[in-house]
Amino acid sequence: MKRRLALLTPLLLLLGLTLPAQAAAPITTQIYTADPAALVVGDTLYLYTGHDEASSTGQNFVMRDWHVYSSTDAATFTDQGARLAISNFSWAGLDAWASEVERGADGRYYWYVSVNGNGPGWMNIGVAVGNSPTGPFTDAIGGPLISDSTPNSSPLNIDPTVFTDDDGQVYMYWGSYYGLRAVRLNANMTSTQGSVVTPQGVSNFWEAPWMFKRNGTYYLAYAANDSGCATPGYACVRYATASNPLGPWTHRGVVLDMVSSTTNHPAIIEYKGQWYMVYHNAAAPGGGNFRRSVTLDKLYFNADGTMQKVVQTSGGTSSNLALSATASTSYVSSWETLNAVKDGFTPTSSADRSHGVYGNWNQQGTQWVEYRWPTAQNISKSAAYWFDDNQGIDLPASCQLQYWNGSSYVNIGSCGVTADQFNTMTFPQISTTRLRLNMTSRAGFSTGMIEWTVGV
Ligand code: FUB
Repeated sequence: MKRRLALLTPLLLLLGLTLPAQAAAPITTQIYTADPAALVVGDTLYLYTGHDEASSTGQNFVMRDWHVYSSTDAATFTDQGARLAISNFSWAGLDAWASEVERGADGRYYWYVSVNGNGPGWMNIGVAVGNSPTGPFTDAIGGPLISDSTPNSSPLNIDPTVFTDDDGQVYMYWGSYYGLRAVRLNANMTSTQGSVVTPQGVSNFWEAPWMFKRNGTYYLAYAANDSGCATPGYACVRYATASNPLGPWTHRGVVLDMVSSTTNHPAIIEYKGQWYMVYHNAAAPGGGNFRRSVTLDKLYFNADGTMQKVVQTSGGTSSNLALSATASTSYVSSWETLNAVKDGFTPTSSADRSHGVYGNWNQQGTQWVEYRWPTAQNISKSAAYWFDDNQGIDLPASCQLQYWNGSSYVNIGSCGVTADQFNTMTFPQISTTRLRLNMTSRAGFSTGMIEWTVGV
């Protein structure tokens, strides 16, 4: 059996060169961006992003520099270029991971970054400084601010978030691998004050903290990858609040559901009277877990100060109930991936296996794929994108959508079986915990699916 890898043609990526980005779309389609941090200076919203350079088949981060984007309307963003790179840190070698910029009391801008050092140890936090939000930036210390040799450092010293309180005291939170850490910074922004502490009450912390203050309450948003909010390998954004900048914290819930990339990374900011959640996903043309794109959506607070869950208007993820479902099937070939059907990806053709596919070769006849949710979901739309490898897997001859009524499966209707597109079917809203696609193969072939979205 031969298997071909379909290479993506990033045509839209090229088209994006001349198109202004709109809010809720990626801030750019010119490059892939990740790990946003946000800063408002005067009339301008600045986003500081990582830069994903992995190939379409790459399975690791390739990140060498950070970009600055500016906007005066939170809708159209201008790339100010790669204003900082690993090469700016003589002691660092790889991995320009998540970063954040904070203005110091001296009026200068301090860019805290996650980088891989050249010496012993793994990731470190370095800091560069510049006289304006766009730099130029230079290494402020000549070595790491935090490294594996820092007492009580995180198991993975990445993802700094730096916050200045009203009294001028500066705090830095950071960490990954469930190891959240915090420390005070001196007014010079380049040295720590006192011991590194392990904040308490931040439930299910995984990585990517973002700290801010609103109406006297401290907020800490962060990526969590527990099964209560994300399927294995993915992450949601939870948050906690506190009345003291070092906690203890009280967990408040999920503010951003899973996104279409495995990693999730929040920045929350108020700009011109509107709050925003800035984050990344894999929704840009040709995107993926290592080719992410920064986007933003409006964020709203309740009267009691809690945050409403952000409606993801880009990437088609929030309305895609598949993301929060558990998938099962009557059969999946050992080399294929059932969960690929629910990664929020938009295929370029029925031969596109760049994000993985579901396939049931060499079974024939009727096979099924099912989504289950812990609680009943309102559903009125289903869209299947079929896989056809021009070999043992072909488009289905027919397909039937069914829902579980509590005791048996009930037919909803026939799904389309057209190649190279989402076969969308709409129907009167049902409420169910299970939805099932029964796929019947053409004679002599098996069936496969790249993506199956479900919504209202
Ligand atoms: O981009 C590399 C790493 O992935 C970041 O540091 C994490 O927050 C995650 O987004």
